[in-house]
Amino acid sequence: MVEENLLTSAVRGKGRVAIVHHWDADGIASAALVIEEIRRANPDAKTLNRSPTIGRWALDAEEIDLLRGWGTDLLVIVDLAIRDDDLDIILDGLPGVPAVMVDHHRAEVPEHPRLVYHNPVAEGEAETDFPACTWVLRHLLGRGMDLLTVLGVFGDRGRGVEDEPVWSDLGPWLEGSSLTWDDMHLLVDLVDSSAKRVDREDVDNAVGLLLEGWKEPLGLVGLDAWNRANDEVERALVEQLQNGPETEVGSTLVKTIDTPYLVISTAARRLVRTRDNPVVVVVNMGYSGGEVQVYVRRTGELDLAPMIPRMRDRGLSAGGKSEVLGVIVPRSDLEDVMGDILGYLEDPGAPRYDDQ
Ligand SMILES: [Mn+2]
Repeated sequence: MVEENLLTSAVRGKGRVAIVHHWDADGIASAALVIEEIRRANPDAKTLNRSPTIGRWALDAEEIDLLRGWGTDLLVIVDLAIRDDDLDIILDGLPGVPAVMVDHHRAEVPEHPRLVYHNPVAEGEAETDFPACTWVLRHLLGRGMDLLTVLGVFGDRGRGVEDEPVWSDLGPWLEGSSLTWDDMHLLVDLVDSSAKRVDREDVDNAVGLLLEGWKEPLGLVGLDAWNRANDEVERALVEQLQNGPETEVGSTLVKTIDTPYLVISTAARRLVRTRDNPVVVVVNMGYSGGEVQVYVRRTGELDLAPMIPRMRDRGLSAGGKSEVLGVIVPRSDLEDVMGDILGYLEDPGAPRYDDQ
């Protein structure tokens, strides 16, 4: 007998499954994969997919109320490394509802009596073997390579993906697909364009568009609404990269932008690719009224992951991986937090200020 995957088991007998997912291409494709699996395993189940407020790795009271009010009897969380206390708040707000979490971010394995957690990276596997949540789901669900299972990898790994171990699988797949290398990256940008315009509703709708269209990828690449949105984002990004002030601290490039669009990670990725600096820090002053977004991306070996708990110890919302770090910082703390980050980049082994 073929062993049943944990998602199929969890969805049995459930009528209303809510899927909470990251707002980027990996999270949107992961939600689509979960919904396809639910439709296969339990065709009677209704599904609802929601991204958190874009930029927040948590749900607020209103978002939790919505899931409870909808009658959620199973919660699936994908591609979101939610902090333990924020996860407790969500589960407390959905009394008796079981949850399944599938992820690939480096994290401590969360413990909760109603939670089934699947994250090979948290369980000790190499990040390079599980470079995206869609890739974790591919293994979990026993799917082959298809547009949905590879999309997250192209999204999370960007154009550097061809230098990574996973390329030995993806390269031949792309070769045999109807898409070119540029089409594939354009599709990632298109799927990401909703979150970059901070349009949560469009993020949620993107899951449906992918589900409907993924078997005809060229149709997706040509979708008018996505292309218009992406052009708008691209114009804003180029303008910020050209005009935003920048400084160098040691070998680190610090770039300041000021935009309501969520383009900080793309800005960092583009700067790291086009400049010689091994580390790029982008600061977006236009993130929200009282808060600034800080994003770090590095090439090379420096491990940024220790910065995540370090930022969270300050009470900040922070997430990332070994090569990226994202933090939301109150304006009044910016100088202090930047000092801490730049200090770590200069000497990762130095004792922290509060350790002294
Ligand atoms: Mn991801």
